[in-house]
Amino acid sequence: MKTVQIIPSLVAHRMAANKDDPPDGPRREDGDGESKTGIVTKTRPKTKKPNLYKVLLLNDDFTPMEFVVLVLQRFFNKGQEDATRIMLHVHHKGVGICGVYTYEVAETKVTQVMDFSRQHGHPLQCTMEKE
Ligand code: TYC
Repeated sequence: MKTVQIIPSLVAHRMAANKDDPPDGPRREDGDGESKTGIVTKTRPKTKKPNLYKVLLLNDDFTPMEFVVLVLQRFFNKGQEDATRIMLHVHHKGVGICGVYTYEVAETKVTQVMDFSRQHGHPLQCTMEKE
């Protein structure tokens, strides 16, 4: 998607500079362009920031602390210290952020954690939430 932006400060200058242009000259569709009205437009590639999603771990009474630390290390690339800090935060507060990702990456992390936890017989819950 391209956005066309009118640059008022350029209009007068460009009109003067192009007063001898043929009336039906080609109109460029890309890059800087100018119609025969003298309106100057500038196109720029639209860079859109992706929506981001927090991946959350939920506390429960059964999943061993060491397992949660392992999950944080394995799927969220945390070191021992950060993983322990996040696990304890979830243990005390009920919920905590493991990381922030684009939609598909967040969804993959949630699935990986849920599958891994179930395979090991733990009820650990992982979910995602738009930032
Ligand atoms: N509350 C669990 C326990 O006491 C530990 C735990 C921490 C579980 C974080 C889940 O997301 C969690 N064994």
